[in-house]
Amino acid sequence: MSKQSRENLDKKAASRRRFLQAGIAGGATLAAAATARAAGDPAITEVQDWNRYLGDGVDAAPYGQPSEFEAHVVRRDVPWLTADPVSSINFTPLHDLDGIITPNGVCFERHHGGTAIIDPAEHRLMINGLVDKQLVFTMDDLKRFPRENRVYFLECAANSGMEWRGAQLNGCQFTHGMVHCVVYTGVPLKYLLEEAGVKTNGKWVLAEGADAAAMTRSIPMEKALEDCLVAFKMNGEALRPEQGYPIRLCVPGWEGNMWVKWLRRIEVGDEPWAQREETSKYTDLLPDGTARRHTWVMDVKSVITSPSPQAPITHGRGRTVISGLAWSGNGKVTRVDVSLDGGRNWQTARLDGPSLSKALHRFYFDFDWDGSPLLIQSRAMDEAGFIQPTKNELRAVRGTNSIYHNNGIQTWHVKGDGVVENVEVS
Ligand SMILES: Nc1nc2c(c(=O)[nH]1)N[C@H]1C(S)=C(S)[C@@H](COP(=O)(O)O)O[C@H]1N2
Ligand SMILES: [Mo]
Repeated sequence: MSKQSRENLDKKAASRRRFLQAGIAGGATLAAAATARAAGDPAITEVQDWNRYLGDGVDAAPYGQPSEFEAHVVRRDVPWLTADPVSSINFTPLHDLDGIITPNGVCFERHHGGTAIIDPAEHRLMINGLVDKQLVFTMDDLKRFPRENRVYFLECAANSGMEWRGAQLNGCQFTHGMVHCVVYTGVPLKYLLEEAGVKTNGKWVLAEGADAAAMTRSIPMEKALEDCLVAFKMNGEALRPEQGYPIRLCVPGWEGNMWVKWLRRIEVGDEPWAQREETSKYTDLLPDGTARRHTWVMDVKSVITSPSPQAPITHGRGRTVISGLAWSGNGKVTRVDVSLDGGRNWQTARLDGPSLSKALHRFYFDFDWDGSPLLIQSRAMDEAGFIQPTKNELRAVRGTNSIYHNNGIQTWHVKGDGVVENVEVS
């Protein structure tokens, strides 16, 4: 443990005492406003329309939609980022979500050749290559293998990639929104490979998509057998078309590009199919001109989702909830610290909700805001012992020509009026 982290632990106890004292004062501000309202707020004293008239009956929406007052909670893209929407990306509205599960309708999308629309009756999954017998499964066949339910995050390796040279995009949706986390239902890839019988020299699998991009990715056999899943459901319902309906591959904790959507073929081989992949992509260019490749694991990372540029503080000083997400491709997140002063002092945040390996974790930091400007940051730690680095620590190793694997600490500047901006501290 670094000297800094030891000091943090010592400071923790003191800061908790300060919070409890401040909490009483902050609570008083909130209570005063709530008491005043009890004396005559028309929203509570008068009968409202929705209290007076009947609403729609059942079946008004056979497939339900969010409240009309939540219409702003949508995926968004950055038009200048890519030339064409069929090879593009949009972003999960992290600032408006809570808990650890991403609703299906707002899971970010990344396509290299647009969304394939596939009739499941016409879809097949082939297993070929270095196997005892080639197999072709229908969707019905796949559903006869033992199924598992697992919660995983999927993060594109390019997430936060626009921030390498400095603070650029004003919102965690854009800086960190290439991530989603759902519960997948599917068949472990291991069972399908066992059915085909992998030959002893079968060391790699090539996963191929049925989309116009025919996206292909090589995955080491060890990973394929460890925890890869051929998923057909997300959050209980069929995969959405944009997420790979009728089946996609899950490669837990590893970069998003390997999670082949519209999966149609698994070929077993004795070496990676590097020449068939876009090898120039998904490598990290280092300052000395060499490249860093096969960096599959998504390192420990976190971000404060609220307050953030798209979710300013509108309630003024007093009781304030900081909410954020943390995740690691190495397993569970064990701790998240929050700083209010740009990384000088750190206090331990409260992890809440399920803590699952290779899934998003939710953290909260409840404090009393005195209305002064803040530089808020979060720093996650995982069960493998990794600590999220600062952006400058990352740049010292990787330079500024990288695109991928930016897991540096994010800073938000909260101004006195509650407006929040993306900044960097040196
Ligand atoms: N067949 C296919 N699979 C694909 C892609 C693709 O374009 N085609 N994009 C990949 C990339 S780069 C990422 S980050 C993830 C995104 O998954 P999502 O669209 O469900 O968010 O899918 C991966 N799987
Ligand atoms: Mo990606």
